Amino acid sequence: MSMKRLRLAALCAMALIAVVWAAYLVRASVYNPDKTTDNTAQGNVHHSSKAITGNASPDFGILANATVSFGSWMTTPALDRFPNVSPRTANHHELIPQLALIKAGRTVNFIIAGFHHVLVYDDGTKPDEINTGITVAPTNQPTPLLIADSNRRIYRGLDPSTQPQDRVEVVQFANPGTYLVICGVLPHFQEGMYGFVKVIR
Ligand SMILES: [Cu+2]
Repeated sequence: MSMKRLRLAALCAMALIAVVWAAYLVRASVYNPDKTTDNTAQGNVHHSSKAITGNASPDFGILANATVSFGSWMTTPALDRFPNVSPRTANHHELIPQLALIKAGRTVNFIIAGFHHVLVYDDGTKPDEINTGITVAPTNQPTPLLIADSNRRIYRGLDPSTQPQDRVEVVQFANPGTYLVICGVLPHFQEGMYGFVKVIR
């Protein structure tokens, strides 16, 4: 083999080694991200660094959140809220859907329409376990009373008497379970305004 050919062969071998080494480095950086940014196990992720750094299991948005209509405005008969009216009798007192499904660590967006009060109770709580004898008056009006049973309660939303009729409260669920969500407005809960959030691993 001539010197020219030997030199060419050596150059080709070096180029091949460089390509293989570069591919290895790219793989390593994609599949072995910095573990220190992953706090998922502790349920205290405060930002989305996990997905951005390419960590093991980006959720692609599947079951990352659910939207629950918390009350709604009826259209039969036709309703005219212009310029700013919220007639109590035109409000439908129901959680839709009544059962929301998300993954642990993700969120439910409660879209509140009307005079409603979001209360969330811990895994396994049944509607008949809520003590409707424990109440508090709204801040800015005497009635309707708001349920104030704090036993197993994990979230109490804003006092509706201090808020606009249409608003959003976003609630995060760190752990798997089946959580009871009720409207804390006493007469609403008594007529069956509640639902559940099922959180899977
Ligand atoms: Cu309500």
